[in-house]
Amino acid sequence: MTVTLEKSVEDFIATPRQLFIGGRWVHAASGKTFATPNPATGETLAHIAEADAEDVDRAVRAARAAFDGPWSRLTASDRGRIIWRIGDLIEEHADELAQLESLDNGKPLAVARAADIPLAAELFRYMAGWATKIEGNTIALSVPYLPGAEFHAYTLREPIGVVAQIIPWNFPLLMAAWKLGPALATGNTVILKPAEQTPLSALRLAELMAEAGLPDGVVNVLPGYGETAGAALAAHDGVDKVAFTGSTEVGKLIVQAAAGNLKKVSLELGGKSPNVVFDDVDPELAIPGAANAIFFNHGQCCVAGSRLFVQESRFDEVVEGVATIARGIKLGSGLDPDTQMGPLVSDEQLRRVTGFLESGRADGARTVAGGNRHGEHGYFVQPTVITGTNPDMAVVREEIFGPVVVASPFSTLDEIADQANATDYGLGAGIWTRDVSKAHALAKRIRAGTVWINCYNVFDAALPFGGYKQSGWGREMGHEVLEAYTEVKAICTQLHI
Ligand code: TXE
Repeated sequence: MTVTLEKSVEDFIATPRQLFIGGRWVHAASGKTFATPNPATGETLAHIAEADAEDVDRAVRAARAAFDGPWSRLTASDRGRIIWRIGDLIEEHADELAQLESLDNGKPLAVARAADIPLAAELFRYMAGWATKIEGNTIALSVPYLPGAEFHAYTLREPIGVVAQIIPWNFPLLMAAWKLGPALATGNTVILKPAEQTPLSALRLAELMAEAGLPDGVVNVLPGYGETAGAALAAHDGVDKVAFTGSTEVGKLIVQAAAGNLKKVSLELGGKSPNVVFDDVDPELAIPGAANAIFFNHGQCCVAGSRLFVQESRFDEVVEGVATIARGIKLGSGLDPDTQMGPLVSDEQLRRVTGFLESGRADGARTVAGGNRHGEHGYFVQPTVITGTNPDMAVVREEIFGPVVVASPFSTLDEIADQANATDYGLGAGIWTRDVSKAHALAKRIRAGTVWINCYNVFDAALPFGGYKQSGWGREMGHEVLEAYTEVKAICTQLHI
């Protein structure tokens, strides 16, 4: 059984989609298109114009014209009103957007409807409020070589300019919101490149943004491939900043490409997040908590709690509890209301994740639940729990980005602090205990941008998010993100009186 698609969704996917440049829908300069598949079946869902370097040039020109023109002339209040309206329109079209997201990405419709879409709407509303609150400071000067001189010195926070934003496929609309909201609140213009696997909701968002009153060229949307459109954006001399979410490997390529004109760079990259369960914990809380930490969004979360550490005396109980949940998860199409976990996003991800499952087995690890592909059609993988690992195994070191958790026992707080940090990444972490002292002592020692205590995967537009170490540069959300989208200008006047 599947839900009936809204008429607007059927129409949207039946019509070949174009690029959104300068407020107009246009064909790719090359005339090329690509197909986006339905991950639950592997069949083609829709056809999309494929942007490349020439389209990037056009979009950069449109974004620059909007930055120099209508967008800069709007008051901050008017800017905030438009951004707020984008949030309202997302909410008004929540059912339609959730269906598009579920079709394109594979996630259960109920999850898209309860999490992705409302979080995206709230992100725009939160950022709308910041538009009128971007402030500088006044600064007292005491210049040693100008005794007695008086000054009036202050700072202005100004937009960086034309920003390229390259986003992944795991939360397509939400990642677009995380990127667009702060860029617009601070007065930048944008070229957004959605992931080639999931371009649909960003294209629908472009329509809603125009309806909200965003001037032409302020946001341009270029679906296309990373190696072509993405690389051209990262290298383009007319782009002042690139913001990227994706793999650490591509993050490094972005940094190299950005070096040409030394554009500003912010990065939100991979993770291998530790989730630590102490033995004083309430199992009713920690077991479903640990399962949710890894299985939410099919493990396709940069913060997935993919390394589960359980204090020795509770190890068997917690691991068996998580494995029981894993075995009971119902896999199916995101549009089936009974589905608890949908397919992975693509054939490539299916091969990647099952490759890790094979490498774990070959290295001698033990599979306690799952461990294989599910079914023969679509890109489904069984929720999997692995034990008996050692720190050198690929399943322990590398980001799998699927519903696969490796579990190991630990004995002391010192030991677990070291193990939690034994990774190149530093994005998220979880701690489960009734002891507040232990929780905060460990939270302080973990080198990660987010630490959840007695919860996991809690996101809010007001909570900054980002990575230590190779998990990224800068923060998204919260007021911290405003720094990533503004330049600071110091203005100093000598008062000759
Ligand atoms: O990511 P890519 P992929 C991790 C996760 C996953 C792995 C591979 O481990 O298994 O990455 O996924 C664009 N220049 N994450 O291959 O390639 C691409 O078009 C400019 C973690 O899908 O990094 C897409 O829009 N752009 C993650 C975006 O980068 C390029 C989310 C992400 O794709 C490019 C996704 C290039 N040379 C994957 N090459 C997270 N942090 O949440 C690709 N892109």
